[in-house]
Amino acid sequence: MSYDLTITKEAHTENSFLMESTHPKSSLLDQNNELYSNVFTEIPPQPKIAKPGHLTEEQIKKFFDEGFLIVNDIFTPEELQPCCNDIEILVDNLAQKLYEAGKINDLHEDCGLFQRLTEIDKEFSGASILIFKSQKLTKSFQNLWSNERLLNIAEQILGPEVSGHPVWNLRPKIPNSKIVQVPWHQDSAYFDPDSYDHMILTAWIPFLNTNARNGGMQMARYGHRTGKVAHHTCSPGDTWYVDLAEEEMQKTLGVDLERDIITCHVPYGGMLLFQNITPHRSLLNISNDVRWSVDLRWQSPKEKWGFYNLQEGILMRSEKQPDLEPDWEKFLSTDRKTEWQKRYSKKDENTDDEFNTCVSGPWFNRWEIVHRNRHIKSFRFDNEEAN
Ligand SMILES: O=C(O)CCC(=O)C(=O)O
Ligand SMILES: [Fe+2]
Repeated sequence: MSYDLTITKEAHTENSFLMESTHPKSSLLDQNNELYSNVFTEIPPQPKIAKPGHLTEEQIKKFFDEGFLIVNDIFTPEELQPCCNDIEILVDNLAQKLYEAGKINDLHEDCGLFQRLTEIDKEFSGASILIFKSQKLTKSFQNLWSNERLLNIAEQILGPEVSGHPVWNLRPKIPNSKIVQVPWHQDSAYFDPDSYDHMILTAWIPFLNTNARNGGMQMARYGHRTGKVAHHTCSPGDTWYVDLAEEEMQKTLGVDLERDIITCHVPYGGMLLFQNITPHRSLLNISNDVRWSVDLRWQSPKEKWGFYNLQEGILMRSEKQPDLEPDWEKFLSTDRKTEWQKRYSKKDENTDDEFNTCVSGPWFNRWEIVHRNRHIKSFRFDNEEAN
């Protein structure tokens, strides 16, 4: 493989083919007031050799210019089907467990991928949270994450060294549930500040056509341009999410709420690419189907992981190792969700109970708590005793 140049933060500025833009170029000051080149808006040197899946120059420009990109056609149905099958198994396992524990009276085996969890959740409220908490990265999801075309694209955005980032999520967005309606945020607000100075690329991949009715995604175009992470609060309603107020998005990130909120219609077989500082949210699912999706991330292994030292990433591409196989065994030897529940949950909150539907995350330590709900009450803050 050959690249024009070794990619360093400095090289980003000096050597990239610069975009023409009406928006001012910005730079990022980190916590120590160190100046970084703008890694979020400047295109790094592109691979010299064309590879399968590569985005066009225009698509790459759009991604760095707007902070996100919809790619309509990246997977065949055959490539996604194994993931759909594994999701069905995951739901079936949960149904069996709930049934054996007497928490549901029907296994709802006659329902398919897009209906069954809704029926289970009607009987045991929070079943969708249990799926979210217990997700396992099966072989089909490993294959999806390290898909050759995806890694070819990741190289265009991140350079020749590409690692999977420890944060990934399988999301079961059941109809009419606010619990799975994710409010405005920048992903770096969930990570720690070590994530602020570099690009973390997300591919959000739905398992059905998504739109404004079935809980699709909205992006705040150009919201990445200042390079800043704005003030977030915790946690709206009965959720564990961070929340970025629209006024704050306007004031600190310069988002034009009238013009730049884009509803993303991402089809089955497509994906939505975005950055760790691009503001986004998902809409309420008012359809009759569960909106299943997975979000997968990558960054350069030269950067810090920015996730509270809970887990490291997994190397997927390296210029020096053309035959590299990701070391899944090592990566999967840590389960970050189990780790963080252990580290941050109060001992008296039945956190080991497999049917506990509280989710507490290290981000509660970082942002102003404006609403103390059961998730926050189950969290052990840094300044609190172990039990
Ligand atoms: O899938 C959703 O509803 C939210 C996804 C999200 O915020 C993310 O992938 O970072
Ligand atoms: Fe997000």
